[in-house]
Amino acid sequence: MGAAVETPSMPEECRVIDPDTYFDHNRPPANLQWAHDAVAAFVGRQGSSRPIVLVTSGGTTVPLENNTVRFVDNFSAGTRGSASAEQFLELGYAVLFLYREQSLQPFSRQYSQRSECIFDYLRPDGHGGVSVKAEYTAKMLDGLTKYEKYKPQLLQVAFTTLSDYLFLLREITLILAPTGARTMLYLAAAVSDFFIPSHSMAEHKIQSGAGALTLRMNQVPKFLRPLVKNWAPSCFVVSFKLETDPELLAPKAKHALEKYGHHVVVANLLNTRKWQVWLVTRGQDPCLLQISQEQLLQGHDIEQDIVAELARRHREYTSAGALANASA
Ligand code: PAZ
Repeated sequence: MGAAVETPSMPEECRVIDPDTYFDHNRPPANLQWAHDAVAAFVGRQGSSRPIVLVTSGGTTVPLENNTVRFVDNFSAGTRGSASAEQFLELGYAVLFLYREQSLQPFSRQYSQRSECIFDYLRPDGHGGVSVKAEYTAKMLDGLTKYEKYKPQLLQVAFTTLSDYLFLLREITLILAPTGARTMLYLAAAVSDFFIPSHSMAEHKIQSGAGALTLRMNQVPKFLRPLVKNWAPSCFVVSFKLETDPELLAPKAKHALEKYGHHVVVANLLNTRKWQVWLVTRGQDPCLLQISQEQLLQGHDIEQDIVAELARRHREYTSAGALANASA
């Protein structure tokens, strides 16, 4: 898959475009207006002191045709995002959950694994109805009780494509911007780095008669820059960096911090991400968070540790902002 880089001699469709140009040339999702109204109302209901977090979760698709039959996808199931959303809710945050349609969701994620179907958890109750099998009842009741308890503090907004995600991310962060330091942006979604602009895409299903298919994809503009600088400059911003080569992880995480000027990069490797991550901040050694295989088997999610530590740092950030305002 060839990435295009900007050089004056390149054809127009191969240049790296800036983020604003991206929005001018791609179609907004059908749920954009709904999301705008729902997020504005949700934020308005939170009062002035409850911390808010935007959690992004799951992978973006990249369509190959405008009337999409085929698309490029990635591995992300939304485990990290959905588990993190649960932890933020338990810590008293209002959670905006921007997630890939049909990926894992808070509290129901244990029942959405691909190897099982809903009927595996149920049995006929002998009176013409159904009930939960005894071995699942306690856990399901716990999840259901938490879901009911936290529902008023949770708003879920779905995306599918890269373009849906970017439009919704911009819309939501612009609404959150006035809440300032009280809001954390926790960007755990796996967002494609390459895409085919709408105007360069085949309109209809690509035909196989012409033989092998060669794809040329453009580089997605770096949206973290306008997000940090312009869309929500006072919010506490946490981005995620995934690599498969351990040698690249630390330098790329540090590079992202320098380049975008945000607060934390959570760095992880594909094969160890469920038990090991590093929190990378400017001017400090990376902070390793790790859980044992035993903890993992006992159902301890590393997201408990990630969210607890980030919430602590977010409180410090919010208090520092409040102190600065008081002495100004
Ligand atoms: O969704 P999941 O739990 O399977 O994976 C989480 C993750 C690896 C997508 C996330 O931790 C992450 O690193 N997101 C950013 C990926 C990137 O570098 O774009």
